[in-house]
Parts: sequence; structure tokens; C-alpha cells
Amino acid sequence: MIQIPEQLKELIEKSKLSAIIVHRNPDGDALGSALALQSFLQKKGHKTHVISPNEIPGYLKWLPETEEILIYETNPEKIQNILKDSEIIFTLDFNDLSRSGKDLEKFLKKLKAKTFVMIDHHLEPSDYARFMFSDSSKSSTSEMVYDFIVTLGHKNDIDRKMATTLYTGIMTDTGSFKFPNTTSQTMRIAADLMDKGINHNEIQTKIFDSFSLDKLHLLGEALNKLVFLPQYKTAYIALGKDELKKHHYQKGDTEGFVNYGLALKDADFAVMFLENENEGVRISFRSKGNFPANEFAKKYFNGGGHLNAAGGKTSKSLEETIRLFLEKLPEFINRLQLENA
Ligand SMILES: [Mn+2]
Repeated sequence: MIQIPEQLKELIEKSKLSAIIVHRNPDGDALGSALALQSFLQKKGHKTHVISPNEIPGYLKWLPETEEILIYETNPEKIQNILKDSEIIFTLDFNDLSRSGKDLEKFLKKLKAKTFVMIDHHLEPSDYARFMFSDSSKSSTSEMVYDFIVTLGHKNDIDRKMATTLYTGIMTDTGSFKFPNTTSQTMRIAADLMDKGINHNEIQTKIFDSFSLDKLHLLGEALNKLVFLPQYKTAYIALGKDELKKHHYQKGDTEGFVNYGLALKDADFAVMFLENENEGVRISFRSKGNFPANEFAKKYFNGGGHLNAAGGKTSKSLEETIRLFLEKLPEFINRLQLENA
């Protein structure tokens, strides 16, 4: 169970205006946790807004009240005013203000005196929040928001709508309860949420069985291009901007593709490279067992994350990025083997 300082409890009780910020390119966990916290704070009498740095992906637009989420990229002045007036600013599912994107980060840094509350499960949190709930042993921020509400004594306030968004967050961050971050406590919380009357099968269908034809074709292309390096137990996929364009790529279309690399027998490490429209490459890393995907991402690709799931980026071309990867992979694996010998 988490400890919630009295000061924060009092602040939540007496505040009237709060804001909830999620990370750039929000996923199911970021939005699921934020929407549930928003409902909770509304029940406490707050006027509160969920703020996303950029557009939310299409596959999550069915979540309740997503049309009310404020998008910083399209509405910066209005959001700045809301943040200036907010008595509490929650930041969800990220560990550093830079994850809110350059422009919003710059503005948030000017608001240092505000009461920031971090709820997050990523490693190595930055020190910007007055109240910090950071626990990398948790499956998801949604699990932590559940704990947060329950610890405040409001388990009964979790209604079907909140349970739906929290369940979505936990389900997506655990890969439908199969990733190593799934604990018995995760399952207990999922069971509690099911008891609130959610339709778990419908959530599963909405997230995973609602691909567009373009997305399935893009997946076909990605799988055809999968490269396996048996000597390093590593599989990788690289998609260039022309291929993305050919299949009318929409944000979120490649969600989950990287996991197919790990479906390969004998693959312990899977990587996906996505070429950006303008410049640079985004990279996703997934691993099995003790292989530290986050260390690899941090050391060579300006990123980080969890042991088994991490992200990174370069400002290089796709070819140069893959070259760098093929150069650093043996070095990293050799070092790991030495350390574990
Ligand atoms: Mn998360």
C-alpha cells in the first residue's frame, strides 16, 4: 500500500481546480489512469482537465470523454491559463517533464512553485514533483491510480466508467496480463475492476481487434522485413517513411508490432525502428527475462524505460541508425555476458 501525506490529502479536499498531464503520444495506461483520476477528482468537487501534449491515437478514442481532453499542441494559451490557475498538477505515467514535449516542458518548468504530483511506474524519476509516487515494481500507472484512490478511502467511488479506463491501462501495459510486470496484486485489482461491471472482452476487442486494413497490411510488411540475428538472440524490424506512407500510417498503427519479434523462438530481444516523417528515427525495445532493454536504450539511443520495454530515438537516418545498432549490439551483449560470467 502507498503512503499519502496528510498535506496532500488536505490539498485534494480543499482544492477546486486541478489538472492532469499525460506524456506525449499517450498510450492506454496514460489515458486510462488520467481519465479515472479525473472522474475521481470531479467527484471530490474539482474542476479538472486532462491535458495531452499531442493528439491521442485513434485506437483509444472510444475511451469515455476523450473528446474533452485538451491538446497542448492545438490549444497552448488556454492550457497555460488553466495550468496557472490549477492548485494541483498531476503528471501521470512519465518520470521527467521532457516527456511532455519541448513546448509544454518549457512552460511547466516556469511553474516550479506549483504543487506537482507525480504518479508513475518508470525507473529513475526526475525530482520535480512536491509529491512523488514512483514505483517501478507496479505494472502500470493505472494500477497506482487505483491504489491511490483506494488508499484515500474511496474504493466505492470507483464506478464502471473509471473501472473501464483503469482496466484498459493495466491490460495494455501488461500485454493482456502476460508481461513479467504482472503480479498477483495486478490480478487482484483487475478482478476488483471486473466486479465493477466492466465488459473486459469488449475492451480487449476494442483495443486489439479493431485494426484497419492499412494497419494489417503494414503489419504484413513489417513481419516480412523481420531480421533475426540468432547469435545475439535478437530480432528487428525497420519501417521507412515511404512504407509508412504507402499504408497511410496513422499514429498508433505500429503499436504492438515490436512484440512480434519476441514471438520468435530463441529471440530474447526485439527492436523496431520507425523513420520519422521529418528527421530521425523512433525506436522500441522489448526483451524477455533479464535482458535490460532500458540500459541498451539509454546507453546508445537517448532513451530508457523498463527492464523489458523501453524506447529511444536518434536524429540520424534510418540506415545510420541501424548501422549504429548493429555495431553496438555485440558490444553490449558481450559486456552483459562478462558481467554475468
Ligand atoms: Mn505505463
